[in-house]
Amino acid sequence: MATERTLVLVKPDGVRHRQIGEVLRRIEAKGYDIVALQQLVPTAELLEKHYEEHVGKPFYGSLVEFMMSGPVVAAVAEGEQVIAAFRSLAGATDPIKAAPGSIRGDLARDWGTKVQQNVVHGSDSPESAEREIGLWFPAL
Ligand code: IDP
Repeated sequence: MATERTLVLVKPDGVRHRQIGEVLRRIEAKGYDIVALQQLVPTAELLEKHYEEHVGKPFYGSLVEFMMSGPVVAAVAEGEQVIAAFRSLAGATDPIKAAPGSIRGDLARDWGTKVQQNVVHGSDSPESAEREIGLWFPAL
């Protein structure tokens, strides 16, 4: 089986609630390596590329506004099948539906009507992972 890399983001709600360490801990506890790490407030240009599949959707504007509302931690996690494994660790997109035991199920605090405040992002395929890692870590 191939070693993969995936892009993980701790979104502004996760940073605000001091959940950076907990998210990284869960990745490492599962046996994966954090091979790159940085904290930044993303630009609208970066987010437009990152969320290119969502440009034009009704929630796009508020998603970008939320993602620029504070610092984001970007990490690259590496290991066997890490793309699917991190999606499993993260849980369902909607924190209300995310199972207890998952990052979103356990840690999302600001859900209310805002699906977007779901603590983390993880790449959904090898193609997305390569593209997203290139955007957030151009030197890798
Ligand atoms: P994912 O993050 O679980 O892969 P995607 O469908 O790729 O989910 O959506 C990207 C992000 O856009 C979600 O994590 C969430 O923050 C936001 N989002 C997705 N669907 C909605 C929606 O219907 N309303 C508001 N925000 C949404």
